[in-house]
Amino acid sequence: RAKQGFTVFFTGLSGSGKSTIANALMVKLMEMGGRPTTLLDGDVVRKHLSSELGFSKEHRDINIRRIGYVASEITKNGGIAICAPIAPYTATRRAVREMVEAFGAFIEVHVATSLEECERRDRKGLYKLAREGKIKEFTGISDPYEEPLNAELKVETENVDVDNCAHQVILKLESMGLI
Ligand code: GGZ
Repeated sequence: RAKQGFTVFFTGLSGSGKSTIANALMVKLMEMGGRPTTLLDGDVVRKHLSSELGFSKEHRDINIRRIGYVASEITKNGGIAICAPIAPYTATRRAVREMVEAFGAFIEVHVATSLEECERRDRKGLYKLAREGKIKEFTGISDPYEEPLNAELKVETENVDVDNCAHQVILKLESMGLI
């Protein structure tokens, strides 16, 4: 019998490692047999699906609901969706969960890199700009991030490498009978 579709939904601060782990997960899933897998990365979605949106709560919610809708369609059709937006609001993450769970499994993965570590890394220089007030409504600095309390998995990136984080997701999917 064909396996059911599912969505892996990463959430975490800018620079927490969501995209990197999502990409590593994508590679592992491809290696395991190549079920159709779609990566909905934050910046790619914002370029192609949400280009008119900014970072107010309203716009972030619209962005996340769009991602959720696409993920739910993929899940409905038996595919795998991997999403990697910040998704700072608990209620919006729950709404997306409900959309997806109508058709398949939803695995929320909290990439729990601390604000201190994200800001220390500052890979894109955005935290510095946010501190200087040159970027408004920046998550963690001048905008909220509501920590997930009921994620299926929480991964630690400060002492654990990317490959290990992606492997933890694989193990979770296996334990749930999804792969
Ligand atoms: C947060 C911002 C902001 C503000 C631009 N706040 O590290 P990045 O650069 O590549 O990822 C961040 C991305 C966040 O977009 P999302 O679609 O994931 O956000 S949400 O889920 O809240 O809709 C960051 C960049 O956009 N960026 N301005 N003010 N991140």
